[in-house]
Amino acid sequence: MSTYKISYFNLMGRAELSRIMLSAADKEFEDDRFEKEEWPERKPNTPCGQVPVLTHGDKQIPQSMAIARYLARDLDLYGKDNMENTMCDVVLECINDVITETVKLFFEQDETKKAKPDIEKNLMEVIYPRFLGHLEKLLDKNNGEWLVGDKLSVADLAFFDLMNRLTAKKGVSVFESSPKMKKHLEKVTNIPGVQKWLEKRPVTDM
Ligand SMILES: N[C@@H](CCC(=O)N[C@@H](CS)C(=O)NCC(=O)O)C(=O)O
Repeated sequence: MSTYKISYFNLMGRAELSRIMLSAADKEFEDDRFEKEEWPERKPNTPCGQVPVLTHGDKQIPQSMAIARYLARDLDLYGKDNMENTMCDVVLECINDVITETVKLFFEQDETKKAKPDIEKNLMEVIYPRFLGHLEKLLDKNNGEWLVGDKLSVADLAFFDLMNRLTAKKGVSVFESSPKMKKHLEKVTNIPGVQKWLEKRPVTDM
């Protein structure tokens, strides 16, 4: 039986979605974490000189989103046809857009810009409500059950990963515009494999 190994820094970062997917699918995996001092030695042994890397059997897969899509196909966490798979991809890209906007707040190097309330205001009043409103429409089309199709998919888990981290940093007020999506986060949080992961994952800041 081939095993899964996720190699990444000792952070949630770009590896967390894959870890959550494996846990939600109740798959054992090696959570191969390392500190940044070890990186120069490891870097030449990675396919793109970056992490995360998924090792499955004797194959190494780089690029977090390629890993997520590979796992989605492998673990039955994609849709049932091309259109549903594409809708999962749409949700992943929407999440990517939100992350791009959010990191401006958390990782802005220029302290004067970081303190600027307009980044925060834009996130809370424009970016998050627009994103949640878009996802709410998808949920409504599926009778409020799942973001895509009639079962749990990578779309729900990526939504969970983003919002679980956002609420940890900024509180549930990020859901002010969308109680429905707040409820959806609770539903995904309560999936046994997700719960198990939340209980056992190392506590890290990012
Ligand atoms: N597009 C890549 C970006 C990967 C990436 O930027 N990885 C960073 C850590 S988050 C890294 O490996 N940095 C060390 C380096 O580039 O030497 C992905 O999504 O996996």
